[in-house]
Amino acid sequence: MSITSRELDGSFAREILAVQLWQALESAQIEAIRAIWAECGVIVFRRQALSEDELARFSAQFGKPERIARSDWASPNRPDITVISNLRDDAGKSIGGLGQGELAWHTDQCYVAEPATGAMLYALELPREGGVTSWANLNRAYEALPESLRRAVDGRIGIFSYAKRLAGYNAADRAISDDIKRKTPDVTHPLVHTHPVSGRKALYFDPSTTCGIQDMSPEDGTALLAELTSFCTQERFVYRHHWQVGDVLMWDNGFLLHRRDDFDPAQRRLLKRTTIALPRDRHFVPSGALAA
Ligand SMILES: O=C(O)CCC(=O)C(=O)O
Repeated sequence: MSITSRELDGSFAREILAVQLWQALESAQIEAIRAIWAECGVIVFRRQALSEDELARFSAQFGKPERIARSDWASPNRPDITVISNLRDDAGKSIGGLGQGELAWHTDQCYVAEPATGAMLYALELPREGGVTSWANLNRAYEALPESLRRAVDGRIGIFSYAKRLAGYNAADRAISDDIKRKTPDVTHPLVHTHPVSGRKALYFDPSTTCGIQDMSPEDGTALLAELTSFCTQERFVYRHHWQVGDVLMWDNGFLLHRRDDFDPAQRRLLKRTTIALPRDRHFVPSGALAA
């Protein structure tokens, strides 16, 4: 059966119709989804009902599964599944991370030198309102940059700091073990990278994590990052996802930022996330290094 998809809200995101992710898909269907993903960056599947094993199996068809540094947010059953939730276990301990409040614009894994850039979120429990998640397309934004901003970023290297990311988290998510600290030293990535197939360019930076730009004063670096953030997050580059229970949304962190709106902390919210190393020969994959 061929894959059919449709545009979402006139944005770059697409919904894929009439597939059941708990069933084995044909290799031609996976190939078709890969091609759509590499191009559009955000794919939504509605009305799914998946076990953790089924979610992990579906994800692994697109790249190598990754265990992220935040092992404290992992599912007790599968270390490659991250739990995004405000729920607590019987002992009152949080069952995951990033459970509450607004999350500022960021891109996952950019605080490591070789980020696994593919991600999927599967929605299991949702608040009645709020908690909308938005994605901003840094390929479209780069192509629309005014000449002066394009000249300011081309050839530049950003410095990425997990410590900066943590400062924006609530107290529970901010507390990390020595082991996680050791795994998250500052790293660098070029602020602009090129798609291996189309040759198109995208920005790669993270307003919550990029703490400076090499060979620029802190003031100039901060001002340039602020200008980029406000340019790239204009409505014309953004898709806003209103979650429904059963949604699986996959996105490419190589050229997208995302953020989440606030929601009522008294209401339950539970999503499960996988992280996948996307292949460099068909996706924007940043090439980083440890910071000096
Ligand atoms: O909870 C959400 O909707 C988004 C979570 C998120 O930002 C992440 O998993 O990186």
